[in-house]
Amino acid sequence: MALVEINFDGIVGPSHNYAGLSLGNLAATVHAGDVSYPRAAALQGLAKMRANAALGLAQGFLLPLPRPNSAFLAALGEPDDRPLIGAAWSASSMWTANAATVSPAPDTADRRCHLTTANLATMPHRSLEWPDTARQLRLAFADAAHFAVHDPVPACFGDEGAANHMRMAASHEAPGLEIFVYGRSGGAFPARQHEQASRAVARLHRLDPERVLFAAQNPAAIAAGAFHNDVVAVANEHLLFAHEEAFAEPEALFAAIRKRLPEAEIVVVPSSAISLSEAVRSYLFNAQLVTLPSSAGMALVIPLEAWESAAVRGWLEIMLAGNGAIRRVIPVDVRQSMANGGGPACLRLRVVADLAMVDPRFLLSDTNADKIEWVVSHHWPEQIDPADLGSPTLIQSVVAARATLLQALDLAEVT
Ligand code: SUG
Repeated sequence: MALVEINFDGIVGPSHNYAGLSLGNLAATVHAGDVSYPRAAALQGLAKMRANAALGLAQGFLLPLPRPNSAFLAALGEPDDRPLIGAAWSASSMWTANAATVSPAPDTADRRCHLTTANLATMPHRSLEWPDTARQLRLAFADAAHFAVHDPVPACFGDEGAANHMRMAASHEAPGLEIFVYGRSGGAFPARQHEQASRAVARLHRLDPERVLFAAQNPAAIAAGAFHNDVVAVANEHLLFAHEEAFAEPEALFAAIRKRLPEAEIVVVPSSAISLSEAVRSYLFNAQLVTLPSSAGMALVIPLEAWESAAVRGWLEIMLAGNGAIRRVIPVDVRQSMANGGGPACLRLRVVADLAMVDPRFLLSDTNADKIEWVVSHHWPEQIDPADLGSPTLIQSVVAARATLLQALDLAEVT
């Protein structure tokens, strides 16, 4: 079995809009009510996928979920309340880092790759995602000899998936150290990842307790807008890249990591170089930290917003000159997603697995990418004013757009 890291990006759905639904997500709050550009958003996401594939990285995708969610609106008695309508229309499944938590086969007792679908229970619009997400995961990872896809943990314990989970290992195919990061409630903004959910996922995945760590987020980070840990930290193989203020007890966490993974390298960006608020505003840490093929080191795929920040760019240039583990910084334009608080890392779910065991219809080939591009260019709405959510013409157009995509990718069975 050749295990590689595959990034499954969420294709941005045709109903992408700015409804201001996520308290504590500062970008989404600031952009509430703006006109959105679903076609541009999906093309930006596709360009990121193509660019990563061109680096030699394995790339997959997950499909947009059916929207508007008319069953949700019917269950609420057809409300005319804007946030509830916005929830039914949200394209939030594009942020597949929140689709599931993934433990690759080398980490689990039964040597299968385990995926627990996230319940996303804290935000109403996101809590609607999991049944359709679980169905897709069960299709993409149908081979039961190699994968186990779990339903979410009970919704009394909020779980936001891989966005609060980091895996470190000597290499992707080696046994890993899995780090679950949770938030403690009590601050101005909700702590979306509950400790009990993290502990349940670790048990469901049958991880070796010696190779699991649980760490609390710094309440100050949540208060500053880090509603998920992946807004202030990212790990890849032996490297952890984090903001000084990401964790409640950073020194204890770093010592525990070094004890279990002696080859670990921890790069901490001090607040004196990049303040917590600038880290959140620029989304520097919501980067894809990837291992380039042919021993070319690691690359950090950052949002353009981070590259445009003087403080961030200054720090990155010094870091690059130091010839450390990160050899390249690659800025990408995902501005439509960023305006809703979703950077390059939010848009992807990492799965370490054998490519041959994944349903190939979910893998990005040139042919698939061309099909996605054609359907998006011809069928995705150019723009959506949140005031138009609910209009019969818009319903017809987003439903037809998604159906055309599923048909083109031979995935009509996803429904
Ligand atoms: O859950 N935004 C998403 C952004 C998710 C980012 N994911 C990671 N950090 N992994 C959220 O807050 C905004 C939708 C709106 O307001 O219309 C939204 O759901």
